[in-house]
Amino acid sequence: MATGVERWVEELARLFEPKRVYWCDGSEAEAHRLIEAGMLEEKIAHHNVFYELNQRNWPKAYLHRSHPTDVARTEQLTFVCHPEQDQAGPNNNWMPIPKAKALMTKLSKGAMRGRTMYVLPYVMGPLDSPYAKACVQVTDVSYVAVSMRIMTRLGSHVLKKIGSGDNFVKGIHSVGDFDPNRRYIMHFPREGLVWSIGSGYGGNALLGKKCFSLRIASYLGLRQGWLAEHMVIMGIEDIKGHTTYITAAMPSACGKTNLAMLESALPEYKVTTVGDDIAWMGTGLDGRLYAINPEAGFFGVAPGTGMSTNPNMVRTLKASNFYPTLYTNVALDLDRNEPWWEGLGPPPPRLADWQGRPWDPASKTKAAHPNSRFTVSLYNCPTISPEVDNPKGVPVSAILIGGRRSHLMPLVVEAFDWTHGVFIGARTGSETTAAAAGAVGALRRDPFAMLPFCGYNMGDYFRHWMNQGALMRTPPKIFAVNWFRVDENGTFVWPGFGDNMRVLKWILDRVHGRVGARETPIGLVPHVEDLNLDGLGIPCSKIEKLFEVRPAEWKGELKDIRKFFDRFGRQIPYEMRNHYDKMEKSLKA
Ligand code: GTP
Ligand code: SPV
Ligand code: MN
Repeated sequence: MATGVERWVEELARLFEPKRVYWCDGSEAEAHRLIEAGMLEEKIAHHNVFYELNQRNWPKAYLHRSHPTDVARTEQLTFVCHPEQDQAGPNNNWMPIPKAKALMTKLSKGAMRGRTMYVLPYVMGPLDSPYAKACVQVTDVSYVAVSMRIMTRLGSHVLKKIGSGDNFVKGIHSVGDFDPNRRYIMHFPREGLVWSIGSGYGGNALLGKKCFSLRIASYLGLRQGWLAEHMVIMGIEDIKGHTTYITAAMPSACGKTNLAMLESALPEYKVTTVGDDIAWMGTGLDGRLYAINPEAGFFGVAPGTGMSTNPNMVRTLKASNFYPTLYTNVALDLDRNEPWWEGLGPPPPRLADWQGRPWDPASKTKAAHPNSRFTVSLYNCPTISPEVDNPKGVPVSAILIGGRRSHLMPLVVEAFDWTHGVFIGARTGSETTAAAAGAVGALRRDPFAMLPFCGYNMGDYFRHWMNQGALMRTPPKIFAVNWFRVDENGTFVWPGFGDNMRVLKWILDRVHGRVGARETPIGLVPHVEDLNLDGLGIPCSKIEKLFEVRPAEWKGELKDIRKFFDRFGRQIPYEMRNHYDKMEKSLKA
């Protein structure tokens, strides 16, 4: 008797017509074989799927070049299909389920002819966690198969866990012909299915990541009473060995990975890393919020990663615990056969750009694609938390919500209470980045950094957050942070990176009731004398500017927030309306 997984794969093989079906066992030997094959035969846009880099200086490192039109998430082609459009909300593209299924079936017919269909059984979450979910994805690219082995807990053991039934999350993926006009990332949250055609890029193709662990899981969380969030999970250990755990939501390419493994500028604190992108959180029996990281790897932004910004990521990349580490769309140092990107160090004399063309330093274009990325195991990370595989997760004392705002938003603001924190999360705006296709630097509302990832109506999401707080005996404190304010010359005022520990220290002091705060119309800000600014060399007057709230500047912001909330009509919780009215009144007073 065939199992549920076998029957499903057979059905897909009839539809896609691959040359062969290959069941991945998740072993290292298998990863070697896939990479060797990808170095020889398989090609994407004239380049081999994998290219071996200098193994002495960059152990286990391989370069991958994507199709040039396929370098970021494509939000306009991403759909969340519920029976009714209102259930997907104004935050999602929607299509009726039968229409979406018919479209995807048509695009899938024969799409794997001449190719291999890889079957990937994997688990999101620590294996014994009550949150862990068994999944199976099929794909027709070895790059996706190898990436999924790094990013998830993948292997034949998962098939045993699933057994003969069909209780597993389904992912169907084919790159098709890369035609952006035939590219769709379709979600069916009610049946736990993601169907993605036409893109090999991370968030569009590694279906355990944003597609399942956020869009589908957020819907599961709504139904079952927990939260799936776009958040870092980290521990901050003090000099006495006591660790406080926090989570932090920031939009794509706004600093999560850097924060997750920050090298502290304050010697009395040390950071440990649980996760850098996704947190699943629920209330424990003790009334506290607990968080697990469903992933097993980092899919991180390369540009800006260097020894002076994120030394622990450079160490992670150079560690050789886990085979392999992948580099996608970075530049290539032609003399040393090493990966290179802006921010790693001075450019070597002879470089090929991310598409393999000779790069001219005078050309002003970037050698690495601004959204070039590395894929590396969490278990390579020198700051990895001893709690990373704890099935229960870690207890969360504070939740940070960040955005990229060149003006207006203070370095840090504490919410008055949980409902005010949800209001702060919901009204958060951020300037867009290269992580998604489209304009860069435009301000958009991105509540809890979840705008592109919430798998249902965001009005219901805000209500869900309100309710979750009421379930907790000791809800975490909520803070807004902004590392990205600039001065008159457009340079960042705050040094960021390791110095962000100075802000985290204040947050810990607040969590543990050690310092006071100053009340403003938008929340509580630090008394500057409570911040440890030793050795920073920034004049106090400049620091004070980072905490200024100038009511006159808030007019446009207030209007924009109101307009955004109004899109959700009556689905906006009354608590949020009340907080808005109170803030508006006190800014006008
Ligand atoms: P995703 O993987 O897309 O979700 O991104 P992320 O939120 O993990 O962002 P990441 O940490 O990779 O940072 C993105 C970019 O922001 C990089 O170029 C970093 O160098 C830069 N960055 C991160 N932290 C800071 C900071 O504290 N200050 C400044 N100025 N830049 C930062
Ligand atoms: C992001 O864009 O937030 C990422 C990369 O973390 S992706 O997996 O493509 O979503
Ligand atoms: Mn992300």
